[in-house]
Amino acid sequence: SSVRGEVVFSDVYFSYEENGNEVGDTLEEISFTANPGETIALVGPTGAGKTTLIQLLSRFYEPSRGTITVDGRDIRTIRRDSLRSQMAFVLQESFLFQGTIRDNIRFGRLDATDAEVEEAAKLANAHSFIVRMPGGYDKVLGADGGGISQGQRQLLAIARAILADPSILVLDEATSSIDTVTEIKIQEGLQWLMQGRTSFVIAHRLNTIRQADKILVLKEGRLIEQGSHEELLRRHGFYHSLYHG
Ligand code: DUT
Ligand code: MG
Repeated sequence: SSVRGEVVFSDVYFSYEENGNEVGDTLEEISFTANPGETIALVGPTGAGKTTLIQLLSRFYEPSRGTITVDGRDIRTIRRDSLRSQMAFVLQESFLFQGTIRDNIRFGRLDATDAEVEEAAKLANAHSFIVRMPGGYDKVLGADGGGISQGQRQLLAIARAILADPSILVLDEATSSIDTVTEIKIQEGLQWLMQGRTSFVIAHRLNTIRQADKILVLKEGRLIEQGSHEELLRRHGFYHSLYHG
C-alpha cells in the first residue's frame, strides 16, 4: 500500500512494575501521530521516558492503557517478530555478535547475498573501513564487537539497517565523542537510511532536532509539547528554555 510507516499513539500509559507493584506512571497520556516518512525527534531530560516510549513501539513492553497503531493496525494484533521485522534499531550500544563482519551486517536480512551485504555497507559508508582491515568482510568480531571502534560499530549498525529495509527506524544518537571524519560518514549513512522511512530519533544533536518534522518533548513521563523547531520556539515553553539553556 502507499501508506507505510504511520505510527499513532492514542492516550498511552505505562508503568514499570517492581516486585509485582506498579511504581507510578512512567508514561502518561501520550498521544501523537508520526506520518509515513517523517523524522520524529524525542527530546527531554534523563528519565523522561524516551527509551520507554520506543520500547512500547516494538512491544518490548505493553501499555497499561491506550493504543498504538502501525499503518492503522493495533500493534497488539501484530506478532512481535512480524512487527519488529518492519523496524530497524540503530542504538548507542549496537548489538554485534561473535562472528564475521559480513554475518553481522547480514543479520539485517538473513537471506541477503554477499553482493547485497557489500552494497548496504557501501551505502552506509562502512565499506572503506571494512576492506582496510585484515580479513575484510571475513574478519571475526568478538562478542562485544571487540576490535572495532564505537563509530565503526555504528556504521555497521547502519549497514545492517539499510539491508533490513524497514519502514520504521529507531535511532538513539551517540552522546560520546566520535572522531569528525567518522561522524560525517555516520551522518551521511543515516541520511540515506532515513530517507522515505518513519524515523524516531532519541536526539542529542541540535542539528537533528532542528531538522526533524516533529519534536516530541517529554518531561516526567508526559508529552508536554510537540511541533517543529520553529513552532516550539514560538511557544516560549519548555523546549524554548531547553534550547536557550
Ligand atoms: N525506569 C524503571 N525501570 C526500568 C527503566 C526505567 O523504573 O527498567 C524508570 C526510570 C525513569 C523512567 O522509567 O524514571 C523513564 O526511563 P527511560 O529510560 O525511559 O528515560 P529516558 O528518557 O530514556 O532517559 P535517558 O535520557 O537517561 O536515557
Ligand atoms: Mg534513554
